[in-house]
Amino acid sequence: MFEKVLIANRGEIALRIHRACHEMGIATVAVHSTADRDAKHVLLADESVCIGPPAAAQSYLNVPSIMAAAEITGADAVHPGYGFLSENARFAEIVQSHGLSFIGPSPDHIRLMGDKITAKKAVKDAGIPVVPGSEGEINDPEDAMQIARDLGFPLLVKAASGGGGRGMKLARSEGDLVQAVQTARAEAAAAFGDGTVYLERYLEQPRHIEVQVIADSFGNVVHLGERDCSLQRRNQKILEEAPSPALSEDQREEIGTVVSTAISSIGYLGVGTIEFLYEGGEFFFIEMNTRLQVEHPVTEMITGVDLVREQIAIAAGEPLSFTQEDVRFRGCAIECRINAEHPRTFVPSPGKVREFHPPGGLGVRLDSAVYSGYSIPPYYDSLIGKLIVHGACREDVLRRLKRSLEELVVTGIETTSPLFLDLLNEPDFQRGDYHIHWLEHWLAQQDS
Ligand code: MV4
Repeated sequence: MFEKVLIANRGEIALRIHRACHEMGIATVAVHSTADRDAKHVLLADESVCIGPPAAAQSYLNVPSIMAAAEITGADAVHPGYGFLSENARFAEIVQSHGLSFIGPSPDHIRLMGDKITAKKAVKDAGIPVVPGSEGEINDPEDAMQIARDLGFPLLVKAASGGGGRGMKLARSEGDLVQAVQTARAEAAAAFGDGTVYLERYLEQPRHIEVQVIADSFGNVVHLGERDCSLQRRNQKILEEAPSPALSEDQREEIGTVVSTAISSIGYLGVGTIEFLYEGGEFFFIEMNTRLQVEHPVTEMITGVDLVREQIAIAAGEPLSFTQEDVRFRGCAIECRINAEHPRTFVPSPGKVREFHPPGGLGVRLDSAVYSGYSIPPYYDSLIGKLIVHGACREDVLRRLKRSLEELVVTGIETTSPLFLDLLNEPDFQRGDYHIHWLEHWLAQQDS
């Protein structure tokens, strides 16, 4: 097992990783920008190294600085968390070339899934259902038109280097197509330095359902069920839950088995998430995430599996501590992302937190790096905590969530916490009857 892990991240996820390390007897090294000297991840770690000025490009994305910190502290592994360098294949290679372990999949798998065209081809060949679309990249407008006529409209033009909703253009009919391809290509070239685009049939009102997998170096692959992440605004998830209110037990087992078989044939290692759009009772693959995700705790709550512990053990060459047969899905869990933002306008609200009182009690987990008196810096994402509530059934969880949100006190800044109390009053949400555009429609309605 590793003796010392460098955590190349900040905020609540850096704490989450630190906690797993300490339970495994592993020492931790925090890295931080000059804006994060007083951050909780720095205060809790065994050692810390300042890696640069506030801007992420010069600190949390500064590979030479991070590698120097690993070298001077004698860390034997690097955990990238989510965001920042977590899906950077080159970074994973550099870590390995310095003789350290990268706690994540191989650079080749990160690269394969980072390109949405190669990802789609790989998982399709491995038996996962994908959204009908062009087999590969679109070369010219005539080419696009021919493929589009075969597929039918509406269509989405997507960037191969995109993902997370960036670089997509909708073509409702033939008249929109050439423009959509040209705009998507230009925007992708400017944003990612790669103008490669492809076509997909546009699904109008799907749910976003993702399947968690974990694979070790002994050929063991286990799926841990799905998370429903349909409640989102501008490609930012707001609330996630497991199991999905839309799936039956049979559907869960079926998609889980398909995914496990595919992940096994691809030879993937570590934790990963297969993202699907779900519409009309069918699953359509869109992307694979090769990192630990923000919403991993909902899966932990319903399965009892410590995903970060297993992830670290796998990177150290150990086998999974359980098999598929050992996995039992118990009850229901919902995660609310508490952002330092106005609950209606979503305008960021950094600044000093005067009082911070987390809720507690049975089935309540609050993953946060905030403390009373802490100043939230304006340089990074606005996630200040995740409230995760677990219970025997969805009705119990909704009641527990209400109780927990009423207990939570954060003063000095605005947070998105009140938004969730309003959501809990919505019949559609109470019934679990929502899709990826539901929240934006609901928010627009509230304004008028
Ligand atoms: C789609 C789609 C509809 N049809 N693909 C946006 C994020 C990126 N991961 C993929 N996205 C979408 N791809 C087809 N063929 C609709 C979306 C989409 C979306 C997907 C998941 C969660 C939220 C979303 C919000 C808007 C659009």
